[in-house]
Amino acid sequence: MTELREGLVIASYGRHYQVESGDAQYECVTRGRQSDVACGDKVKLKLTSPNQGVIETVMPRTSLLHRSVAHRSKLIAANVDLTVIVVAPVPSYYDLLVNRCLIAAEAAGIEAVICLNKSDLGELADLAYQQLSAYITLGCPVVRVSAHHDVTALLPYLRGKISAFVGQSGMGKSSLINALIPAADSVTGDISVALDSGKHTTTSAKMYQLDATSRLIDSPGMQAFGLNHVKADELDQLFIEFRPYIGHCRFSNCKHTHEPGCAVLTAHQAGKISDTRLAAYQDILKSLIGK
Ligand SMILES: Nc1nc2c(ncn2[C@@H]2O[C@H](COP(=O)(O)OP(=O)(O)OP(=O)(O)O)[C@@H](O)[C@H]2O)c(=O)[nH]1
Ligand SMILES: [Mg+2]
Ligand SMILES: [Zn+2]
Repeated sequence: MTELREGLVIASYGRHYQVESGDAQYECVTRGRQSDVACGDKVKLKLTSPNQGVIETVMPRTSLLHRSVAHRSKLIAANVDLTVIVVAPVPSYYDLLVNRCLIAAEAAGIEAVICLNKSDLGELADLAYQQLSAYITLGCPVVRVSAHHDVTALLPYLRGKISAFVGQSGMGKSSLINALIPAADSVTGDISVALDSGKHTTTSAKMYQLDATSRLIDSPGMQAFGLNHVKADELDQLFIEFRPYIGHCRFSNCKHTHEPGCAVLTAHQAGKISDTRLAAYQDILKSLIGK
């Protein structure tokens, strides 16, 4: 019987995984129908040939970033320290998706930064930056970079961490990773100007090494970020600026949608909670209650 060796999942292609162990890499599958393995997982594998193996065990995770697609959970990456939410002025980014990414990171206990890419696009980039500045007041840094010109502003956030780059297709996640790690050679693609969208170039999560202590994970662009794994009655806590008001509503089971004496709605009317965030909260809540 061959002994088990420890490895790190550096790419996940459907039910196939690339696992790094020591100086070598192995193409791996899981035992049976188990498929809850994510890029970034630490695993134990058994070799079945000089370059192939079977994942026998997934080690306990420090964090797991995932989203729901229909009623299934889709793992994005495991053991992540930082979520880099990549947005750009072109194609247009959706605030609602940014908020869903932020809530997913908050639910998973992972730090987040918003990275505004394509800041070489002049006025459009300036406008996007102004709109994003609201997130800074929520304690989420907004970093302006251009994958085509200069990405150094992002580096201090990445050092010593495992960072997952997430966001809509065409925002430049793979371009940023290539700018940070030229050897990464992650495939990048065009955008469709007519559809104002990316073309879903990246199709699997893949991890790259920035330096001895830092790794970056590229992930496929997403159009929606399902949050079915979040409990409806815990959602308000994930909106950090709501927290001072929670527990002060007239009804203890207040959902903060229309109830009289709602402290969250009162705070919104007083300008303490933005329209965008209240709308994001209500949109997510609706999707959770309706499921
Ligand atoms: N002007 C400008 N264009 C950029 C920049 N970064 C990326 N792009 C362009 O944006 C397009 C999409 O880039 P990708 O890196 O493939 O985007 P992605 O987010 O990885 O997209 P998916 O893999 O589909 O999720 C490409 O045409 C890039 O050349 C930038 O800083 N400035
Ligand atoms: Mg990509
Ligand atoms: Zn309320």
